[in-house]
Amino acid sequence: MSIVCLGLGSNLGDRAKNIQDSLGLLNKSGVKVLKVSTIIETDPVGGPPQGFFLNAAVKAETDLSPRELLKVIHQIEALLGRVRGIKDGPRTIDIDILTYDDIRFNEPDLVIPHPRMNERDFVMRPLKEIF
Ligand code: PH2
Ligand code: MG
Ligand code: MG
Repeated sequence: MSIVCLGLGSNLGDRAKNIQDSLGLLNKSGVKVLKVSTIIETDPVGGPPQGFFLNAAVKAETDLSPRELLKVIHQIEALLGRVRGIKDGPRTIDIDILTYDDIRFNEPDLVIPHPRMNERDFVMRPLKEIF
């Protein structure tokens, strides 16, 4: 069993429902949610002009490898209507792997710990509650 921390963000559609639905889908996909932070509303950082986000962080346990976890996350994002377009643009749901035990993973499409988490208040504030 590995312990992972995930960052969740939504600024399109029913933002709170998107976050709640993600938790349910994670639980059904081999990622057992142990702790959920407060859900906070945050100003968009980067990207085009866009609406406010809801952000949260989750601690979970899983037997999935980092790559399997990323695959599950992409499936959940697609199920919840995520359409990949403009970089850092509006999204129904974004689920980022922040930490995975204390491993370091470095491949072009997946870097753990998340390389920008420390500079992002919308990640660190909820993460500190559950870490
Ligand atoms: N995610 C981004 C870019 N900017 N801003 C906020 N407030 N919340 C986010 O989740 C967010 C963002 C890229 O993933
Ligand atoms: Mg992100
Ligand atoms: Mg992402």
